[in-house]
Amino acid sequence: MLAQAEQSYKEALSQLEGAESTAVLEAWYRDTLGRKGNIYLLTRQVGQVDPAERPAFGKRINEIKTALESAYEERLATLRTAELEAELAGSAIDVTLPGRRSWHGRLHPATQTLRQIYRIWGDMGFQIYRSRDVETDHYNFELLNIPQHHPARDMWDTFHTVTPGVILRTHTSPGQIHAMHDYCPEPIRVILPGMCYRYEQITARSEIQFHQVEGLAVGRNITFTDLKGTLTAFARRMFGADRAVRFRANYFPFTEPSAEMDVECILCNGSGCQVCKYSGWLEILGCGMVHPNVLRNGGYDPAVYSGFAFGMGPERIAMLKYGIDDIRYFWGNDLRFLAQF
Ligand code: FA5
Repeated sequence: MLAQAEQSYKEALSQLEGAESTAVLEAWYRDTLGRKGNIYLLTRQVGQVDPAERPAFGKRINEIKTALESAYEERLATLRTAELEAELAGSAIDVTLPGRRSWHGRLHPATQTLRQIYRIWGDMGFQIYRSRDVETDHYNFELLNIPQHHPARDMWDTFHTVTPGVILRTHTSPGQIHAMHDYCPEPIRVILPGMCYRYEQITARSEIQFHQVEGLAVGRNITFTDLKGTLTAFARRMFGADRAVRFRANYFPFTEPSAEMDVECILCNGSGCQVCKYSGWLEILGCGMVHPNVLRNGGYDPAVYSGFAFGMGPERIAMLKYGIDDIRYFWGNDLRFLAQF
């Protein structure tokens, strides 16, 4: 039996040295040291050996088993390294090939414009105040001095929800009331950015979903001059120090007097072009002195307090700044458009 063990050991060693791949080596292990392997089976037969030879056989078969185990580990490590090296050599990287450009995400032009607007108003001491997109008719219209059935409601085509009286806000102006309720009786200087929704025909200039940035200043002795000076300072920083601005009388139910502000056309510098419809001016926002009824609805006594408010559309401003001729690009998710900003 001992002679058989020595013979099997010799054969196993020479097969091990001949194994040229990890797959062959694994098969060798199965046949030699695995549960049905010849050396393993010999270790199980110690009991059948003549008792006089048993200790010597037991000792030797264990030595053989241990020697084969470590020879196997060594061979496995060698073969694995060789196989890895061969694999790497086969898939070598050609460092002379020109690299592929990796694409980086960037901020959406509407977000970039919004952030520029925040910076300018932040520098002027205005804080950001957020209010909700889903509003009640009460806040979106009534508290802004637009009662039920008032013809001015036609200015804002509305998305209604299935809950009566709950709508998607058509403008950021209801945030004025929320801010007044929060701040009253303290003075207010806030901008209110957010998404607005209107049930309108989508055109090159009008989307059904767009941003607005509302502004509200409330305090004692705030005048129309403050409104003009502050908005002019904003426009100069946004569009350039030499850019002329003008105010035109307008109507909004929640401001009195009301106005719209134009900047000198950015594309033709006021000489007249297709974009400004040959007027030389581009409208950028609506504004006015907060209506006494609205101040009252916000909790402020209009005999003591006054204020101004304004509302601008960042997408429209971005269109003017970058010469974008169609607002639909903003939601088109076309990388050829987005990558330009
Ligand atoms: C308003 O919504 C008023 N709430 C603004 C206001 C606030 C006036 C405070 C006075 C005091 P208007 O409907 O004009 O006004 O919208 C304001 C701005 O939102 C517009 O100048 C325009 O830049 C943008 N805007 C309006 N409708 C759309 C639209 N469909 N798509 C993209 N931008 C729009």
